Amino acid sequence: MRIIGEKINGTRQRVAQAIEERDSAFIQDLAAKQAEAGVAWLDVNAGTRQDKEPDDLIWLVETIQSTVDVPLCLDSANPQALVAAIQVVEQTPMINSISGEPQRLEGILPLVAEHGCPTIALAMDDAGIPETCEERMEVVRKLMETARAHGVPDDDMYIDPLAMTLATNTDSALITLDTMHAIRQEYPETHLIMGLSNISFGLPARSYINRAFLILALAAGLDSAILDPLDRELRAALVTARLILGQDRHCLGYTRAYRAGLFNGMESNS
Ligand code: THG
Repeated sequence: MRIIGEKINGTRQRVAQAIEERDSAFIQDLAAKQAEAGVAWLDVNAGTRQDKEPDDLIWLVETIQSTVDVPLCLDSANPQALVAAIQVVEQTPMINSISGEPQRLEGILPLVAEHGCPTIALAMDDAGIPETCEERMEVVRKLMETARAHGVPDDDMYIDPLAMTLATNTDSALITLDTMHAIRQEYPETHLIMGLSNISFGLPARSYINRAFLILALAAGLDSAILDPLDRELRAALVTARLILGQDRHCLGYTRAYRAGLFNGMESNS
């Protein structure tokens, strides 16, 4: 299971402020804490200041790289910002993301192929996020066909079936899980990823929703996720679900996490 730390995201108000004020210490602290939690990549999203995005993203990349040596996941819909950031990364980054939108697909894929970047492909296109599993699969098929034509190995593709909030559609998680099953069938060599916290936008007690959904998604074949690595109960749920799903040989991950104190204070003995 590969975890991508979600916390350096300019759509979060406190992070937006740090970017605006060029507050390196705040960003570096978020980077260090997530690195310590053992993430495989740090998501880096400069947020919504369109014209400033390339500069903001470069500043974030340089600021983070000066404290931690975890590879970065460059999170932008803007090919120009991604191209700019790729020039300054010290380690091969994950690209977050391409989609069926032609300008994102054709603008980024050649770069991905050239640099051998692991790449997230969203199951959406110009028409937006499809409502049904079958329509999302049509987008995925087109994406995979194009990626293969550019010589990108299936193993570098991280397909994101997209998790939208349950607050606006209570079938949202079911559609995502169905799409995951379909991707697993048709493209067994690709990875399955999602932005976990999306599922609970606008609802109270979000971390419970995130936890339940993570467990169901793991059972559907999720092998990587953008999530809050500082949520200890979420990590405990993850370690436990992997044990139950036969993904933890000799229970090593579980027992190590237990010994490291991950479950401290969580057991009820009454
Ligand atoms: N797929 C892909 N990339 C993505 C997403 C996705 N990148 C962005 C997003 N979705 C995943 N990242 C986040 C980051 C933060 C939150 C949700 C998704 C979030 N934060 C809370 C907030 O801002 O209120 C709480 C954060 C806090 O303050 O700790 O919800 O789907 N490929």
